[in-house]
Amino acid sequence: MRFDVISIFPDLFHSFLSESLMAKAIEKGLLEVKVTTPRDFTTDRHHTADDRPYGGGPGMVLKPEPLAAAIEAASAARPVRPRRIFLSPSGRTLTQAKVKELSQEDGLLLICGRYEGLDQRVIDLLVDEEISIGDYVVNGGEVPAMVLMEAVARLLPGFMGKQESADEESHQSGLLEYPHYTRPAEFRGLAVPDILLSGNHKDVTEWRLKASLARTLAARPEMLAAADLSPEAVRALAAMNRPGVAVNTRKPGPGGAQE
Ligand code: 4FL
Repeated sequence: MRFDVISIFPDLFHSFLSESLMAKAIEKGLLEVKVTTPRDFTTDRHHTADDRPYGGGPGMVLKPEPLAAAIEAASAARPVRPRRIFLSPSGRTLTQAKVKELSQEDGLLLICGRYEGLDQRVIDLLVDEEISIGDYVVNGGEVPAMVLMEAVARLLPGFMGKQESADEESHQSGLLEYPHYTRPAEFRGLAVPDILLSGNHKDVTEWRLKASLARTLAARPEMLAAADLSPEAVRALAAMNRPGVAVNTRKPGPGGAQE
């Protein structure tokens, strides 16, 4: 996967890309990231990338010419024009299903706005899709772009040390994760559930499924209407379900169901 990022603050990406699993993925060649800044495409002495909004009002707007030139230069450097995504509070909210879909692309071009945003004509002419990471406002699209990149990168084959860990996690099956414990067996008066110490793999698996279902039912019951549930999960839920909670009883799709 290749990410092209367009940002007037390219330095924000340096530590993000040089630590931990993201750095390893780049080292392994699973991932390639290039950050292009509109400042390099300005033609005035002061390298001006923003300007005051027409019509007045607070804040600044990214100027169209350098931004468009940066997007076009980054696109032209690729054999196939990458899908262009503008990280924006006006976009559709990013979900794990969307992340999965994006992980199938060869390349993505992520456009980060700052201040009040971009000149609308750049969106109209050059953006394929707007994506939000949630209903709140931050200072710019850089952190949202990092969220999207990290979520997509972890689905690339070989990204995780142990490949199964990505699948088992929250949201992949449409359920919340079961609780995790490590040593010591007792901490401040709280014991680790006995089954996890028993060494019985089948019992552990069943306990974890039930814990996932119970958590999801308690915290995010609306997720159960869409989750990929095995017949065993549907049965276990029926035993704990509260009336009025919709549960998906269709057969698990490909990639299928929490055990
Ligand atoms: C982008 C917020 C995507 C949430 C300010 C500028 C934003 C954002 N998702 N806030 N861009």
